[in-house]
Amino acid sequence: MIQDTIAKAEKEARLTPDEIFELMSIKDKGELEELYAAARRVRDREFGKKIFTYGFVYFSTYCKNNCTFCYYRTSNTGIDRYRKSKEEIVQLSASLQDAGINLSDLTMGEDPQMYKDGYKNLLDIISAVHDEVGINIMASPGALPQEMFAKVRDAGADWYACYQETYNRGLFESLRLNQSYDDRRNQKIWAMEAGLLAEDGMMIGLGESVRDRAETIAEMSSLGCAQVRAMTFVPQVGTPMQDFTPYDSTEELKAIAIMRLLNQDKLIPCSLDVEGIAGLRTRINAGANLVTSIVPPSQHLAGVAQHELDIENGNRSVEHVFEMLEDMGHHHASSAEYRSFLNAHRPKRVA
Ligand code: SAM
Ligand code: MD0
Ligand code: SF4
Repeated sequence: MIQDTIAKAEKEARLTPDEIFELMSIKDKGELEELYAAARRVRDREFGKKIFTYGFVYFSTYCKNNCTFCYYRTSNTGIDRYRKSKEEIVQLSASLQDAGINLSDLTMGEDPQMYKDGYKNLLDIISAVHDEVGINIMASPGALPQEMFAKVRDAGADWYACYQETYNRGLFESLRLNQSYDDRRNQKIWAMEAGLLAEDGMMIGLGESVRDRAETIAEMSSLGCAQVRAMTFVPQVGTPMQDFTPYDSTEELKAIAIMRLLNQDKLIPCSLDVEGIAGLRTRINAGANLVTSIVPPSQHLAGVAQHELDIENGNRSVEHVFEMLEDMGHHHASSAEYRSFLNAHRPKRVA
């Protein structure tokens, strides 16, 4: 019975891949509601009504890679790309900090400009934001050599984010062309060994099966990351996957709820980068406890999956998100509350 599986997960925070598959296969509306309600109970028990918030600073949209799903893949020539200066990145992070956002997610494509001279520019940017602003930092720079993680930590990053997208090896290789599955999986482990918190993530609607989704949730939930996410794939013009039929958010919402049951005290995002602000309520109701991809307007900043949606109209702005959270009976977490989460979850440095 579905109800028994939900109850087991709620109580034990553990499910077999077959049981995850059972929950990922739910179609019945009433059963879906029971799943979301259980996820909310677990989230509220662990975190009360506070929701964490991350600003998204996509500071370079240049990339040498050619991921088939991504708008910014190197073969997508003729699109608008930009690279922000260190000063601009510091400024953007400072305004996020002043607005009460918990973290600045410093994200880039695998931009050779940032990687040259032993990743000097990347490390300089992280230390400038750390030293001059003091906001918590997530680095999302793509795959790195193992020796870089201690340096990223020393520069002042709290987190390293790198999404496997799927734990189906064959599918991974057909999406992340010429990238190593094992190397990308190891990124998270190396980051944690260097004392960084790590985030893993999956995408939904890439041609994976329900079984693949269940196995990916199982793998992500056992790796030890303090943050795990699911995002629905948004087809991008000018890419090999541009004609894929987009999914609605149901599979993502199920994944969020199941991840919540299995990762009770962890961070699970509601990304505004999939459906914009319209997607906030459903994801929070499925058990998310963090809003990511908050982007201030008028700064010439882009999202990844939705590079424009809701940015210039201010719907992804701090004020708007805080207001919506209040409307839903939640409130945004203070920086002290966020830091106490980090201190409780930061891995011990062994490398
Ligand atoms: N370039 C770095 C990398 O790939 O790890 C950092 C960028 S990271 C923000 C890009 C992530 O956004 C991908 O790992 C993927 O999960 C997500 N993403 C990219 N394109 C997307 C799309 N079209 N729809 C949904 N999610 C997407
Ligand atoms: C988001 N667009 O949070 C961002 C991105 C990168 N660490 C995160 C996928 O949705
Ligand atoms: Fe580059 Fe990241 Fe896009 Fe892949 S997902 S093409 S690595 S920016």
